[in-house]
Amino acid sequence: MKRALSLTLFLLLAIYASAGRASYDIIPLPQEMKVDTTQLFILADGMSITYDASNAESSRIAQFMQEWVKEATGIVLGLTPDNKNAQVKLRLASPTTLKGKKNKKPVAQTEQEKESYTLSVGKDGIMLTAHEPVGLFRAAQTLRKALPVTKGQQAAADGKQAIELPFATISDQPRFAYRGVLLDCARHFFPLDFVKQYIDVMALHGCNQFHWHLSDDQGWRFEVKALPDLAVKGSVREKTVIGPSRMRIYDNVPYGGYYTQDECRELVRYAAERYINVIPEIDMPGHMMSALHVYPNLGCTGGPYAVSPNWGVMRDVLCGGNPETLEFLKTVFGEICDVFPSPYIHIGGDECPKERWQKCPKCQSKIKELGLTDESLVKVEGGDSRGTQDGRSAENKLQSYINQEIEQFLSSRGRSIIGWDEILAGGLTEDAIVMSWRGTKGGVAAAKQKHRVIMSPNVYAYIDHPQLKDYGKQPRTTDSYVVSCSKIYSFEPIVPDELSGQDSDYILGVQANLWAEQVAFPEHALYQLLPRLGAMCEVQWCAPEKKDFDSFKARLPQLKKLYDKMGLVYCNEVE
Ligand code: TNX
Repeated sequence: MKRALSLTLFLLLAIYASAGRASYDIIPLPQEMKVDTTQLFILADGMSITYDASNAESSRIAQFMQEWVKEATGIVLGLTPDNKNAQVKLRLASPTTLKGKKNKKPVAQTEQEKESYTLSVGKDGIMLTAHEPVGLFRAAQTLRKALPVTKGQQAAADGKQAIELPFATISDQPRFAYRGVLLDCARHFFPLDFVKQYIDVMALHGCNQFHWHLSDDQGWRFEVKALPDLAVKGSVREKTVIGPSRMRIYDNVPYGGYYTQDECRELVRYAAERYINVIPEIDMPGHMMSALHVYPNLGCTGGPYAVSPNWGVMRDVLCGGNPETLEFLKTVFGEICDVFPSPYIHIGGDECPKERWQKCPKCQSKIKELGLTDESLVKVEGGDSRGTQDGRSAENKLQSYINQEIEQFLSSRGRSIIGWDEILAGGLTEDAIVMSWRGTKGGVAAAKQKHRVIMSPNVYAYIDHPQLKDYGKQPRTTDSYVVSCSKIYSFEPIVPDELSGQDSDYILGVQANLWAEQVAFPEHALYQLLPRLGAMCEVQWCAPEKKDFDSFKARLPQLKKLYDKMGLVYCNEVE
């Protein structure tokens, strides 16, 4: 008997180098799972993935799946369209709903429902089912993260690789429709290949909106064909401050770089294949030193202006009374629309001090012409305003007038504007979406005014800040406060006691922001991002009652193995 047993065991081992077992304890944690660890499906070399041949997206997702299985486990699966006998099946159909019933509703789905999927593992193999290709993509990412990272382990005598997958049924969909991450490519320029890698990392975490910060005082990074000097000259600063700006110590090394429109289109395509929308930001009317350097006529004083070698908030901004300013902005945003199909375009709007406008004859005469008056100069919402003035001043209303012109222009191209929460100060324009960064107050105020909101409060979402309390353990970065994994994890976007009922429907989602004043290299950017994006993606994806930080920490090692396999740099400690 004993002999027979060991013989069976030996045979099994000889057939498969059963190199490991899948675990569905992944990040972000799916909404619902039933797992039976007593029954296993063996996935092995030579098995295959099938997909709907008539659907190009389904075929592409099957290829991703094939790559990911190979990357993690070394198992090589075949690709066979429309094959009922394949062991891994991608199927476009109605997935069962979270309640386990068939979803027969013919009514319009919410954005979240469009991304829903089921993943089931049973005796016949692995089945990924979704309404839409995006759901299949999410299901494939879930399966990818559940796989044991075993590649490189020894295969059996016959060279076959295999892994075990416990039987399971997973039903999942995201909590929020908008799950964003920002990369600041203005303060430092990141090569396109790195931006693509950033997209891959976002997709791994179930994110779907890439906010691309393309212009700022320190550099203009987007090619505008009608204004060729803008990127060529506006992308280069002569030097960069080393350490705190107030010390005024510089490296004296010119720094530059910009993305051509072809490169931007390439990124849009790359991201779309990974179900990520690219939202470009041209930050105006403040944060514009790079454009003012090239077109000093657009400033209130006429310049000259330098592409800023310093960080922080600059006094000089686009002149609000010069008609050329609007012409300039429409040229820029027109080309932005040509290149980026995003339904949202980010117009910035943050940190625009008004002291130049207060003294500028053109701005003041525009204020008169529009009949704008001071109402209330007290702060209305938001927290730290870093030199900007909140309240309903005539100058803030002038900024709202510019926003309105641009909103109308973009609306004629079928787009909505997103602005930082300062756009509340002079009065929100009709369709504006508010990105709440100075805490959540601006977002709450906007939702109550029935405006859509993206929550990105700095103390929870600014991953340019350190992630560990001990500054000495990590690379130098923006250092006024710590944004740890647990801090991020604790964020609740439907702010308790402030938002409820219909108001909460205006919260589209949540975003993490990686500002890059102190982040000059891809490796450092990844270190800032990971594993904090793991914590953030559970805020974006998971139902609040299912969130648990200890469980998150326990699930992290498995994700880190994949980070290692993907060659990603990350912070190895979690606080
Ligand atoms: C504030 S967020 C900014 C950025 C900086 C960031 C640094 C926002 C709208 N403005 O320009 O890079 O703080 O943490």
